Amino acid sequence: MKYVKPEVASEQAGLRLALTAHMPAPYSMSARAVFDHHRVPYTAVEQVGAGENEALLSWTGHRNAPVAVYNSEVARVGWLEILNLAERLGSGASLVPDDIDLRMQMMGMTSELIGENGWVWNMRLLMLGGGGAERAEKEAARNPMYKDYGYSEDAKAIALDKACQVLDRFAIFAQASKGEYLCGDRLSAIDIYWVFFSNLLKTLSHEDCPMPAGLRKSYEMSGGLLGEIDPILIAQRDFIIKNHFTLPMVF
Ligand SMILES: N[C@@H](CCC(=O)N[C@@H](CS)C(=O)NCC(=O)O)C(=O)O
Repeated sequence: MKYVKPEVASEQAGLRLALTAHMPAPYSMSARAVFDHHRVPYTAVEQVGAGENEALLSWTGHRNAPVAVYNSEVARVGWLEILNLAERLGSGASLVPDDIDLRMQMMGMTSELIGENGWVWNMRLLMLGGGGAERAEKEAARNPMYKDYGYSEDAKAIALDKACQVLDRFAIFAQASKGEYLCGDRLSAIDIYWVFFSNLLKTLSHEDCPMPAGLRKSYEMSGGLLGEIDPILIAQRDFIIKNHFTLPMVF
């Protein structure tokens, strides 16, 4: 994919989407996928994972990714505000269920899975602390992610329990959908998110999703911490990929 620098993108109009470049970063991939689904064109803007990203920060007020900026509107960074922007600007079938119960289920479950302090937030604390306390302390001095995502030894100590609690509920949810669409009988946003975030649970092969060796190791380590997982979680991901995605993933 072609990325432009934030300094250049800030001078442009239309939709600019800052993405953690050249890797299958799940928040960034998810944001791309919802805009792609709705056929909204965008300029991909480079965010450097774990970097200071000064130009992005001074333009948007955010160091990390994704950041979606449409014309002179406010920068959007949360999964729900990005989804709402894609729904508003784009065309095609909505990724939000019409049925109120399904909609509430999708919003609640997505928030638990990928929202602040949810499943992936806790998995990330485990990955950041994977090398032990001493290493984490050293890394934190040069990697802003430790501070930005609330890393501490205390937070890490309870992260696995918190993550498992969400994943257990999510497996029940996936069971109810029989491993197909999670909310009703058509694709919704949570199906898309799970394709990318499930890489932390069971990483796609190098052929389907090439990624830097260090990132693969970190994902595989995180998946290993969760022990036996319900196979429905991966069957569901595979069903969505087969019906809605083209592999290999590109970034
Ligand atoms: N803003 C998002 C969270 C985005 C996020 O966690 N981004 C991470 C994805 S791992 C990121 O940019 N990491 C690289 C970095 O912080 O430099 C939200 O509120 O839901």
